[in-house]
Formats: sequence, C-alpha cells, structure tokens
Amino acid sequence: MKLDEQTRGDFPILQRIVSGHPLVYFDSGASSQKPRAVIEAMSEYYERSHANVHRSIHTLGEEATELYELARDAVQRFIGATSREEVVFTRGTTDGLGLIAETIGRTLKRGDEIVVTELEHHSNLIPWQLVARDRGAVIKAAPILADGTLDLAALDRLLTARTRVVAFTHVSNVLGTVTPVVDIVRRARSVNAITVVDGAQAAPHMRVDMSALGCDFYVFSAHKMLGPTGIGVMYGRRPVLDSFEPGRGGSEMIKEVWIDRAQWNDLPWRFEPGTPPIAEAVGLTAAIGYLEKLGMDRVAAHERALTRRTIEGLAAIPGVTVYGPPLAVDRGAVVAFAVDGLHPHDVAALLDAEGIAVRAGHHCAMPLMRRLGVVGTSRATFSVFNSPEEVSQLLTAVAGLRASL
Ligand code: C6P
Repeated sequence: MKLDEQTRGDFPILQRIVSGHPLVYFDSGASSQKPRAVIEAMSEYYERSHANVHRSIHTLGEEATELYELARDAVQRFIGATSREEVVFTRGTTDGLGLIAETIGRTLKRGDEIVVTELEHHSNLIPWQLVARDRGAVIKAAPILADGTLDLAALDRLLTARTRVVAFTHVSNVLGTVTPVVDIVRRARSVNAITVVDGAQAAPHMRVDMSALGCDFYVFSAHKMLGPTGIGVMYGRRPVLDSFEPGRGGSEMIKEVWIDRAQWNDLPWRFEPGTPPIAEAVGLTAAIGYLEKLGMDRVAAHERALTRRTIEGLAAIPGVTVYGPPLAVDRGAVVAFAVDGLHPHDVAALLDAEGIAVRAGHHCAMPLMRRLGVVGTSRATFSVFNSPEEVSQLLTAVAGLRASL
C-alpha cells in the first residue's frame, strides 16, 4: 500500500474542509499535523499519569518520570546516539540552538570566529549574533553556489585556527539543499572547531544517525515530525557535553546547592532546568513509534517522489520558477517557487481559496532571500500523509493562477 493511503486515516485534521475543499496540507515544514496515536498518548498521560518528574516518589510521580525518560530512550534509538545521556530535551530547535550558543558563547574570546552558511534559518544565526556581540567574536558565512548547494571550497577558505564553531543546517528549509554533514564535520575538526547541526528539516524526513554523522551537536523539533509543539531535542556528543558548564540553571539540574555555588547534576539533566515538557515527551515517543513503524527509509522515498513530481510539474509551467538544487542532487521535502506576476503571499492566499495550504514569505531566512534576490517565495513542504494526487491538484491550481493573469 502507498504510504499516504496507509497513513491518511490516522490524521483527524485531514477531514477538515477549507474554503469548501478538502484540506491539502503542504506546510509540514512549518509544523506537521499529528496522528491520532500522538494526540491520544498525550490525553491518556494527562488523564492517568500526570505529575512532575524527578521529584516525587508517589505513584504518579514515578509513572510520569518513567514516561518522560522513556522518551529519551526512544530519541536515542531514533537518532543512533551512543548513550541516553547525550539526549537533552529542549523546547524546540530555536531553544536548543540558543542553549548551545549561550553555553559555547561563554568560552569565546575576542576575535574567535563562528562559521555559518548562507542557508541558515534565523534560529541558527541570531543566537550566534548575540554571543558574538557580547564576546567580540566574528561571524562568517560560507556561500552557496548558483545551484543552491554549499560552496565547500569557500567554506574551506573560511576555516582557520581562529574558527571555534561551525554551525550549519542539515537541510535548508527553503531550497531543500542537503548539506554533506560528514564532510563538513571532518573539515571543521581539522581546525578543532565544534560542529552544530540544525536538523529541524532533516530528522522528520530521513534516517539520521549520530554515530555516522559524527557532529558535536544536532538539534530538532518534535512538532515538525508528527509530534507536539513545545519539545525538541539537543543531541550532544558525550565528551563535548561533559566539558561544558550548563548555560541555564535552576530546579533539578543540580546535586547540591549552597548560597554562592552549586554542584551540577549528571548528564543529561544538567542541561534541563525547570519542569520539562512531560506530556510533550510522551507525544514525541508516540510520534517516533509511528515513524519507526512506517520506516524512515520508506518515509524518505515517499517524500522524495512527491518532491520530484512537484519540481518537474512546476518547472513545466511557463512563468514559474523553482528554487534549489537540481533533481539529480539529493533534496529535502521542500519546494520553494515563484509565480511571475504574483507576490508569494498572493499565491498562498489564492491557493488557500482552493483548500491548499502552502507557506509564503522569507521563511525566516532573510540572508538567503537576499542571496536569491527575492523578497520571499511560496513553498510547499511534504509529509507522510501527502499524496501524488494532491501534488497534481497543486500543479493544476498553480497553472490556473498563471493562466488567469
Ligand atoms: N522553520 C519553516 O516554516 P522551531 O520554530 O524552533 O521549531 O524551529 C526553528 C527552525 C530552525 N531551523 C530550521 C532549518 C527550520 O526550518 C526551523 C523552522 C519553519 O521553515 C518555521 S520558520
């Protein structure tokens, strides 16, 4: 059975009628929809087991703690981390990148260099700008080539003995470019830089394996991978996490506290101050279970086929521009496009009138927009429940927009 036929009935929201049409949801890159398994796991948790975690020895406290820590095991398995201590829960990708930047930031000195890329989402730029401003560090960006792939030769020229951090996206949320993580990590390591990978658009769509990628940090959000909002993952390689002081403090991230000092808790709790997102962790476990049952290789193949069909179809419509690497190059489940004569927001509004949800705008990647010479784009992003027939609907609708001009 095709993946969309197998999964569609699991997503209650897909019953919605929008603008008089059955919903076609092509905005999973912003936030995916949730299968019933996730919604029910969270309701059941609140109905049966809710209490705070790591604090209370009563039955509910123990149950909640067990469920929360089971999520860590699920994530460890899902991303191939060597140990559960390497999995730290955050509020999402932005929160994880902020935590990393603040933590590394404390060790930066004037003139130290942070290398990013032109592909970055603001969440992997602004935290570095904040610490660079405070510490007198310098930010440099590796450019992209005309085809939307990263210019690795230029990246090499940016790496120096002063480079302390190389922070880059695994998959661009605009161009769908897949960066060669292993290769970049090897280059960064040759100058002893710490590698930080933004996996927000990768982890939901392909098998990611920390032991194979070899990066120091990898972050992503649950809400883009069929899970709930409010929780994300910061993977940190054990020796690197061990070497860092916590960036934020309070609550259960300590072993012993005096008025003027404290002894930190063990990993991973040292990096999890405050009451964590417990129900969200339960939802994340369910989302991971759901994806694992489908199989990430099957998910990737399904979404790759949708992406290919969309790119080929849009490129064949006169007056439509598709951005990003050619199909021959590996791409994420993202297609950004422009329709001549229409502002991206108008494209999104007109498609919405036909029940088709796409995102339009700068996609929180303004430097990339500037590089492309556009104010924004329209963008379709895919998930397990999308079908080739929905792609055909999008293509017909976009062709209709052009024809009506
Ligand atoms: N991109 C999009 O529509 P949060 O919001 O913290 O879960 O994720 C931030 C983020 C970080 N990196 C990348 C590559 C991303 O794509 C995102 C989120 C959404 O493209 C919302 S702007």
